[in-house]
Amino acid sequence: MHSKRANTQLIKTEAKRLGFLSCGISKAEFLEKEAPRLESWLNKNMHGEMQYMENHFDKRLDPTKLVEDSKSVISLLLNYFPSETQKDPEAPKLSKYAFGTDYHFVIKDKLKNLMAFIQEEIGEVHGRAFVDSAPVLDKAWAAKSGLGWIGKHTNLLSQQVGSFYFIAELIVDLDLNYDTPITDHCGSCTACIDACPTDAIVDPYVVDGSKCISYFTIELKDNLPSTYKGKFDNWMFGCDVCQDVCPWNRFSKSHNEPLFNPHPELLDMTKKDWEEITQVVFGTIFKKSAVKRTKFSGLTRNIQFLKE
Ligand code: B12
Ligand code: SF4
Ligand code: SF4
Repeated sequence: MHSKRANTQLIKTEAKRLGFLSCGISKAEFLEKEAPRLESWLNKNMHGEMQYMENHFDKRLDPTKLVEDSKSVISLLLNYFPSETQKDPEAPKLSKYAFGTDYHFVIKDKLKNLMAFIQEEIGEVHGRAFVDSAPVLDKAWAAKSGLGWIGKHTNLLSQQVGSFYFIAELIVDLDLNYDTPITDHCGSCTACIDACPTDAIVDPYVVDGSKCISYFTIELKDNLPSTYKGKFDNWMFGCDVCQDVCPWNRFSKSHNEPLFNPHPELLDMTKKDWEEITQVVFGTIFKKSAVKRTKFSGLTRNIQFLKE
């Protein structure tokens, strides 16, 4: 039987070995500060048609309601910042996070390994692994655990590693040593708010999801609203503008996860190639990619919208 401190150290060291950028831990408890903010966001319909955001309100705010007997939330960051970007400056743009294999698969595997390690090294620990899709406020937990602060663009960021990473967590019934939040370093900067092509950052620290290019190009199933014509800044899947302009991302270092490397032809595709993309090419370059989420029809809808 190791001490709580030793267990905490073992987990953090293994997380690093598995390739996570960093690991921070919080007590599993009700997120008091987030509750009224989430409620107001939903009441103002800032989730648009993302109906899944309305589900499991109580569980989303309290991991002990999501995972029985849970004691700790172990937050993990995985870098996706690529070393190269699309070559044709005129090509419709693809968000950096979607270049390679769907992060859900990549992270799930790493989380499984970390959970197996905990069970081997520490003993009978129960818990569940989460990445993105579950009713968990990923950013709030990572911030509570000191991995960064939530910026005015509402992404988690830090002075050391910026914001181009995914967040995942293990929620476990093991007592551990807890980390503390770090200071917000946004200061008087408003670069992200000023640069957002659709004015989706409606207040500092508040994104109206229903106005975000990422929502339109990935989540919206209907036709794209004609009022937004010409406002997408050439993004065909997701949008990186608020992160690209953030001064703290000047220090981003490339990831070293081979599965996040794009298909060799993807970055070479020209504007014309994208406009003429076929179902076969789509299937090849986006095999196992998160872009599959919009399907061929969604991506071509987006490309068409940028063209007209
Ligand atoms: C729904 C969702 C979206 C929606 C809504 C965006 C949003 N900001 O929530 C859409 C589709 C638009 C979206 C877009 C993107 N997303 Co997204 N998304 C999610 C998801 C599934 C849930 C987020 C959530 O709970 N939102 C609910 C609202 C209420 O939360 P919030 O916007 O953070 O709001 C908080 C603040 O407004 C704050 N607040 C409110 N009022 C006030 C007032 C003050 C004074 C303060 C301080 C705070 C404050 O409290 C709210 C509650 O915590 C998470 C995964 C997860 N399970 O957490 C990924 C996630 C947030 N997305 C992620 C990413 C990468 C993106 C994109 C960058 C993708 C892209 N390149 O296109 C963009 C970025 C857009 C942006 N600027 O936020 C990552 C973020 C990683 C990081 N470094 O932070 C996550 C965590 C996925 C993951 N597991 O890695 N996303
Ligand atoms: S992702 Fe793009 S559209 Fe969405 S808030 Fe950031 S800059 Fe605005
Ligand atoms: S661009 Fe400026 S205001 Fe926006 S998150 Fe980065 S530091 Fe904060």
